[in-house]
Order: sequence, then C-alpha cells, then structure tokens
Amino acid sequence: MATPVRINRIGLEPQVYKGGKTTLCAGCGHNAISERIIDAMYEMGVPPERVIKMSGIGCSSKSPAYFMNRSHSFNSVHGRMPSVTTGAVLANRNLIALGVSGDGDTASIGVGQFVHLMRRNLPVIYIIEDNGVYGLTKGQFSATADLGSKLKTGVLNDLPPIDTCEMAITLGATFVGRSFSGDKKQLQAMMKAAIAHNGTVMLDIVSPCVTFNDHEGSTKSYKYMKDHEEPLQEVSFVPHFEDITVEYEEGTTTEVTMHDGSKLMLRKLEEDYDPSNKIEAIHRLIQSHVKGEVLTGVFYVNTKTPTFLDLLNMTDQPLATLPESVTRPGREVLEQVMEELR
Ligand SMILES: Cc1ncc(C[n+]2csc(CCOP(=O)(O)OP(=O)(O)O)c2C)c(N)n1
Ligand code: SF4
Ligand SMILES: [Mg+2]
Repeated sequence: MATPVRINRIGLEPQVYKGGKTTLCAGCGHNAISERIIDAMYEMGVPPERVIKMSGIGCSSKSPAYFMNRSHSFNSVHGRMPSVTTGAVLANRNLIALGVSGDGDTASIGVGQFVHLMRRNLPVIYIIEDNGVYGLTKGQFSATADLGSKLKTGVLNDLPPIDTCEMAITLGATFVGRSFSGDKKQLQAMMKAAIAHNGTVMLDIVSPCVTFNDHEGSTKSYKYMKDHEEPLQEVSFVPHFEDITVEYEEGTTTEVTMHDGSKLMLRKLEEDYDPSNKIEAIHRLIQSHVKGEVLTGVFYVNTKTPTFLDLLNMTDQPLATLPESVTRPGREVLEQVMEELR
C-alpha cells in the first residue's frame, strides 16, 4: 500500500517548502536553521508565494537559496537588507518578510541599518545566523564574538561583544529571542511564534561555523553551546488552527496570545519571568553575560505596539497593487500645489 501523502492545512506537501541543494559546509549551523524554517513554514501553512526571503552577503545570507524555492528572494548588498526589506514591505504589505543575516552582516557593516529597522516595528522576521565570525571571508572575528574567544590561529578577541538581543529590545523590536541551531525543539517553537507575530521579530540564533569557529577556545562552538546554553523557559507553540489544550500546573506557565490567536506557552524553568517586561529582559541578558552563560528563549514579547504600517496609516490595499489613477496626482492637483508654493 502506498504511504499516504502528508499535506498541511493549505494542501501543500513538505516538499514544496524545500529549496536548492546547499553549498554550505556539511555540518554548518546555518543548514539546520534552514531546515527549521522549512518545517515551521510548512506546519504553519504559510503560502510560499507570499514570502519574501531577504538577505545581505555572507554564508548565512546565501542560505535563502536552500529553502522555499517557490518564494520570492532578494540578495541585497552587505549589511543593507533592512532598508531593502523596509521598501518591499511598504510597497506590498501582503508579503511576509523573512530576513536572513549574519553577525557580520548585522553587527558590523550593517549595524546602522539594523538599528533603524529595530525602532520601526516593521512586520518582519529578522534572523541572525550568529557564528561570531565572517565565515564567507575565512573566519575573522565579528562584533558578536565574545571577549577572550580564540581564533583557530590562536588570536584572542580583545573587544567585548555587541548583544544584538539587548539592542533590539532597547530599540523597540516587539519579539526578541535567542536560540541555538542545535536546539531543534526550542528553535522550531520560536520560529512558529515568529510567523504568528505582527511586528519586528529579532531572533539571534547561535549557529556554529564548523570550518572556522568550532574549536576549543571558541565561544560559538557546538561544545561551548552544549555546555553553556541556559534556557530561560521551555517554549511551546499552539497555532490558532489547532485545537490543542496543553495542561500545565497552575502558575508554571506564561501564556502569550499572538496576533492571529495562536498561543505561545513559556514554561518557567527556575523563577518568575515576565516576557512583557523590557527592563527585566535587559537585566537577565546582562546577568547572563556576567555569569558566562548563553541565555536562550523568548526574552521579550509585546503584541500591543502599532506596526510601522499602522504608524504610516498605510492603505489596506498594498501600494503595489493600487492603480495609477489613485497613486499619481492629476495635473490639476499638481497645478494647485505649484500655486500654493508661489
Ligand atoms: C561592501 C562589502 N564589504 C565587505 C564584503 C566582504 N564580505 C563578504 S561576506 C562578509 C562577512 C560575512 O560575515 P557574516 O555576515 O557573519 O556571515 P557568515 O559568512 O559568517 O555567515 C564580508 C566582510 C562585501 N561582500 N561587501
Ligand atoms: S565557512 Fe563556516 S559559516 Fe560558511 S558555510 Fe562553512 S561552516 Fe558555514
Ligand atoms: Mg558570521
């Protein structure tokens, strides 16, 4: 008997969400992240044609070629993905923007663009595939490399790192978390919640570079992450279209209702943590650096802040599909404007 074909809620097979064959190194964390994106998009039943895959330059920025072949894709200039994505989303608000960047692409050359994207609450899922090095240009330290981290050549990093999650929370991103490419369960749940969020999602995903930064002395290696990852919560996600009741002991779980009615369940592991409290989020991140831990989980969620599209009072119909008669002022209007300026 033939095996029944698995389809999602919009009738698509998992195969449809796949991309081209990866050309990244075998074992690169970025490949595992692509797999989680494929699974999350399939499980959430996202129409691939509505997704725009945006990226900059780097091994990480190449990875959109390895998932969701049927989606739109744009490989921008190094560090410039945020502005190109902003333009695309403003032109067509029906698109689901998924930006994939690297730690170099985001925290070095692209840091100015990153900062301004984070303060706008544009609906976008911004992923940093964070390996602490410039993988594509042969493993120089990036600005997220930890103080004292060692290169394969023995060179020590003598600068403190930029914590992109701290920055994103401070600046105004409304869904911020950190995960690890090797933590399948946590990453998968966070990715699905990211798809359900309406606003700026910033996920920093530690993603070891097996070729240049996976040795003893590196703080972005698989071994280091296995030894130092400190999950803040157990993250589960119940999509709005699945009628599942999750039973937890009273007081042990924080439930966040996402924009589409999905539920994000954050099961407390050690103490009370309120993901709507910005100050607490920053405090825990700073504390984790002092303790030498890599804190993972959902640090901050805010489903109330208006998005950039609301702020600009954009029309419900995407600008890109409005007829010229509506978007272009006629001669009379132009003459009136000229008259007013006289
Ligand atoms: C304007 C510009 N400057 C420098 C480069 C060289 N360059 C290419 S990729 C890269 C860094 C990539 O690092 P990261 O974003 O961390 O990606 P990874 O390869 O580690 O995934 C650099 C400096 C470039 N392509 N363009
Ligand atoms: S060089 Fe590093 S980041 Fe680039 S594909 Fe290889 S393992 Fe991945
Ligand atoms: Mg990198």
